Amino acid sequence: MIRIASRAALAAASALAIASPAMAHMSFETAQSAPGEQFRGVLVLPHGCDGAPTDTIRVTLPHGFTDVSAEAKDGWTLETPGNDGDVSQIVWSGGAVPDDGHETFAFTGTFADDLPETDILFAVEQMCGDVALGWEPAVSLGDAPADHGHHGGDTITVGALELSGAFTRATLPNAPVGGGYVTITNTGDEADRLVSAQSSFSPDVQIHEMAVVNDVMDMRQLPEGLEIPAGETVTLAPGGLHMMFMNISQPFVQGESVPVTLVFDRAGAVEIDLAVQAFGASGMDMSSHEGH
Ligand SMILES: [Cu+2]
Repeated sequence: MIRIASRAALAAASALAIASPAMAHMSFETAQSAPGEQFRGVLVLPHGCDGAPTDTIRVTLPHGFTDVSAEAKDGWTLETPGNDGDVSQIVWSGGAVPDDGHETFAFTGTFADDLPETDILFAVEQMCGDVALGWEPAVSLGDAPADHGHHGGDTITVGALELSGAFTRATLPNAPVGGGYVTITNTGDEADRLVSAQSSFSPDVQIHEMAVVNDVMDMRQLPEGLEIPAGETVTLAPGGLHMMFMNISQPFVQGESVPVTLVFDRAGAVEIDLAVQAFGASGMDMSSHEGH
C-alpha cells in the first residue's frame, strides 16, 4: 500500500498515477467514448486506504471535457469548482466508505469534437483522513479499449535495444518539470545501461524511480542510471520509473513532441521523440520536485 503524507507529495504523485500493481485500480465502469460524444463516467471505488474509510473523492477533469454535471450522493457534500462557468473539478466529501465497501461516484460531460482518438486521463484523488491515493482512470476515445500500456508510436532500434511507446504528457504553462516514458527491450545477451538523457527542453534530464520511504511515496534520482538486463524489457511509465525533465524551458504541448537523446553504455546514443499526450492532471502542483 502506498501512502502519500503531504498535499505536495500527493500532488506530485497523483500526476504520476500512483498505484501499486497489487491493488485493484480505480477505474470507470465503462471506459469507451468518442470525440464529440456525451460520456457518463462511473468511478468504481475498489477499496479504502489501508483500512481507513474513504471520505473524499476529488476528480480533476481533463481539457476538452465540458457541460459537466456531477451526481449528488446521500451523505456526501458535492462541490464543482471551476472558472468562467467551466467545471474543472468534482469533489465529493464528508462521507465514509469503509475499506471493504463498494461505492460508485458518477458524473456526465461531453468530450470536445477536436480531441484526438486516444486515451484521455482523469486525475482522481481518493482521501481517507490524512492518507491519500492518486489514480488516473482512462477513457478511450478511439477504437481500442483504454490501455495505459500502449501508446503507439514507432519502434526504434539501437544496437541490441528496441525502444517503443515513447510519450510524455502536456504540462501546465508554469510547471517546472515534465515526465518522459518509453519501453526499452534488450534483445541482446549482455546487459546495457541507460546512463543519461539530454533534451533541448531541459538543462537537466534525470532518471527517476518511485520509492516508498518511511511510508511516503517519493521519487528519487538514479545517479548510476538504469540497467536494462539482457533479454528483458524495462518500462518507464507513469507511477514507476521515468525520465524527469527538470526546469523545462517551455511547456509540453499536446499533439507536439519532445525530443530526447538517450545515452546507453553499450548501444550508444539515440534520439527519440516523445509524443505529447493529453494533460491528465490539470492543476497538479509538482513544485515539490524542484531542486532534487
Ligand atoms: Cu521524478
